[in-house]
Amino acid sequence: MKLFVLNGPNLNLLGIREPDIYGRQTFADLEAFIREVCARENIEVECFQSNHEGVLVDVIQSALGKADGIVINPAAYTHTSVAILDALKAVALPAVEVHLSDINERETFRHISYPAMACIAQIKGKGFAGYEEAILLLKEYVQGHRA
Ligand code: CA2
Repeated sequence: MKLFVLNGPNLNLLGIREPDIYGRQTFADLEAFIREVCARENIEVECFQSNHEGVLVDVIQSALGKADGIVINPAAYTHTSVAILDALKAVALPAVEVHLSDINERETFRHISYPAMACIAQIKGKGFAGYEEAILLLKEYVQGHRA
C-alpha cells in the first residue's frame, strides 16, 4: 500500500513562527514523523510540500495509478481552493484532510473547507498526531475496500 502526503503553503515554516498555534517542531520533524509512522505500518509513502496551488493539483493528479490514498493538509488553500477539491474528486482516491490546529476554533473564514467535501474524513486540532490518525484511517479504509 502506498500513500501520498501533501502539505500546502507556509507549512515549510513550521517551528519558525507562530509556535503558540503550530508548535515548536519543524517541518523536517513532521516529515520524519510521517515516514516513521508509515514505516511502522508497512506503508510506502511519498511526501510533498508546495506553496503553489497548481503544483498541489499536479501532485494530486499524479497520484492516480501510483497511490492508494492521499493525506492532505491544504493549509490556506483549504478555505479557497475549488481546484484542489476538483482534483481530489477527479482522481477519486480516498483522501483525509488534516489540520494541525482546530480550524473551527479559529477565525470564521477558516471554518469552511472545500477539499473536505471530497475527503472521507477531516482531522483537526491534534498536531502531528492528526497525521498518524489520517494514515491509520486510510490504511483501514483501503484494506476494507480491496477486491
Ligand atoms: O492548522 C492547520 O494545519 C492549517 O492548515 C494551517 C494553515 C492555515 O491557513 C489553516 O487555516 C490551518 C497555515 C499554515 C501556515 O503554517 C505556518 C507555520 C509556521 C509559521 C507560519 C505559518
